[in-house]
Amino acid sequence: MDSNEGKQANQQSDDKGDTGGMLQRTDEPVDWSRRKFLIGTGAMAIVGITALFGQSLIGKTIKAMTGVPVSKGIQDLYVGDYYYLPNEMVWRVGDEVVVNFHNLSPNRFHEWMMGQGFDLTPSDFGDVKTQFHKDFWDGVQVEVLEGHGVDNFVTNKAIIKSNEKYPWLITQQGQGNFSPTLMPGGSIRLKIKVPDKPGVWQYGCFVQGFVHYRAGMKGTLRIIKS
Ligand SMILES: [Cu+2]
Repeated sequence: MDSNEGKQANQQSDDKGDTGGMLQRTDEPVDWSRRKFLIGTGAMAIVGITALFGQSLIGKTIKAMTGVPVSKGIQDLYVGDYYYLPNEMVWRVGDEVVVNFHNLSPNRFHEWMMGQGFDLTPSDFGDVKTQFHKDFWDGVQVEVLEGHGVDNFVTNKAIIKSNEKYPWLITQQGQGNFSPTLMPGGSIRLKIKVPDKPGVWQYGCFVQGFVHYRAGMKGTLRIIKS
């Protein structure tokens, strides 16, 4: 797969510089994810676009507008200190998406919240963002497929389905935004049907107040109509 990708990437002469840069990264999962999400940097993105919506006008339009392909099926979402990869995603209403959420950090806990606006808490140092004001996951059906190294999972108003009892703490409605928090190296796999909530949503990590968010742990999810 790698050599095949390499051949195809080499045919994209415009992309050589970027692809070369990516390949110098030592962390494989990050490298793979970045290549998949940075449009035009490798064959992975081209194959993905063709497979997912080669004939789709809306797909082409969105790609032209944002440079980000519409994802369905498996969507890898990596976190580290202090970033999300990808930090831009596009999902389409009604599509099924399986999010593989991984924490690549060797020593820090990270979470994934998603919503719009912020709840602000006044402090001596100014207002602190504590969570999103509007939680994307309200009323959304979420199936937990598997997980390990999950510190806690706030479900809030999501409708959770899980075939197994998991050992981590599940915090119920009223205790903050929907957010899985992963230990270093942890991961969780969630299956959802993209809800009818078109628009632009933000995601972020608010661990340690909003220090992580401020340090760059944020991203944008665009939901497009089907
Ligand atoms: Cu974090």
